Amino acid sequence: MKTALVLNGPNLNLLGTREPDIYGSQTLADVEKLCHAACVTHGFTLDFRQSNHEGVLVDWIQEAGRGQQAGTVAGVILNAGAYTHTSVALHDAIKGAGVTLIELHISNVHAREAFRHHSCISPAARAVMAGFGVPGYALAIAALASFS
Ligand code: CA2
Repeated sequence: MKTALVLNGPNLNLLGTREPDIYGSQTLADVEKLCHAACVTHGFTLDFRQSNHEGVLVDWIQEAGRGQQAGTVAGVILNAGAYTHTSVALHDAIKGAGVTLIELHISNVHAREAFRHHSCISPAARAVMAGFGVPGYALAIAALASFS
């Protein structure tokens, strides 16, 4: 059974504690449960992680690339948080790893501040999802299954 790696970036550990109008009231632990259920449905093992550190996310994307080459990883779902809008390092890591990656945002970033409209991730991603709320994670896992 292949692994779906779900990576969450900075401040997503705070999900459910503030700004419920934008991000909803579910916590990151709730998101993990939802992802686990979706992985059971689609025949994946779930590997769910969060880090506030850009370099850690780079390391995990490289690890995923090696796993995909070895046939153990189906791909990555990445909510890079605010690093989405700034991180050339994440862009380069995705390209360098050659990993199948879905960029995901809980909110519709294009309906928000102008600084959220640019993504460093999108040109390196296989697909981009935004604005589906927390259920978007389950939709992304279904999409990953449809790719493989
Ligand atoms: O909509 C998304 O999923 C974002 O990736 C979330 C990021 C934001 O910087 C992106 O522009 C869009 C923010 C994640 C932090 O989430 C919090 C949730 C509750 C309280 C504080 C932060």
